[in-house]
Amino acid sequence: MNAIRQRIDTEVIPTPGPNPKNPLQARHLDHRLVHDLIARPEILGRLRALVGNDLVVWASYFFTKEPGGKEIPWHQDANYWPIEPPLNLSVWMAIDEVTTENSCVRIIPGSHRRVVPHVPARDGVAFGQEADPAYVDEDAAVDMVLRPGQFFLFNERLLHQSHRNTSSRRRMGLSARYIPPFVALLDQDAPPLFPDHACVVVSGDDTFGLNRTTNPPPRTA
Ligand SMILES: O=C(O)CCC(=O)C(=O)O
Repeated sequence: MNAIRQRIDTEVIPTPGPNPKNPLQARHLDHRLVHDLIARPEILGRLRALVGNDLVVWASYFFTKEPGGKEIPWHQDANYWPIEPPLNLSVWMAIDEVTTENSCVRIIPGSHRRVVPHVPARDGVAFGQEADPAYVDEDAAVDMVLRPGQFFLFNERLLHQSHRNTSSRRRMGLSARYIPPFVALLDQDAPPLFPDHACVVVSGDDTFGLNRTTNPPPRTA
């Protein structure tokens, strides 16, 4: 992971990606290194066990928090996403060493069992909407402390958040979003996606053809 992190820092993040407005987004589409990270057999095997052989990646993001980086409030991803039906599995993989001090992701086990209303977020946090605090049991939160390369899986409804980064160390994680091919993206050209966005099949086949797809980047990239 040290070698991979170095390449991410020198070859990936400093160069423009498929969304010219955000070099942290969707780099699995233009860098084989990132594609191969999100298509690791350790990840795909677990995802296949949960939802079957056919898996399409529709998004990825380097969640990078420099020292002082903002709190990400409690939320369920499905609240923000244009996918139908709302069924998604996410992977969050540590690129840096991720501890409570540099703002690891925190989750509430079991919170995926109900849809939680979202309300306008407090000032100073990273998102515009957050889960209604009346539905968040902070005492049940679990810190996802991870060594570089370790990852956890969660679905579109799991409540999760991360505190402000109060340490002097960066915290970088790579999240990737996987759907079975019967899940449709409602607008692939609009935020949170971008013009000419495409999905990549990482396991099995796209037997439905509902979304625009592309090939993985070549092995030299
Ligand atoms: O990286 C974080 O702190 C939050 C990540 C997140 O919200 C996600 O991966 O859905």
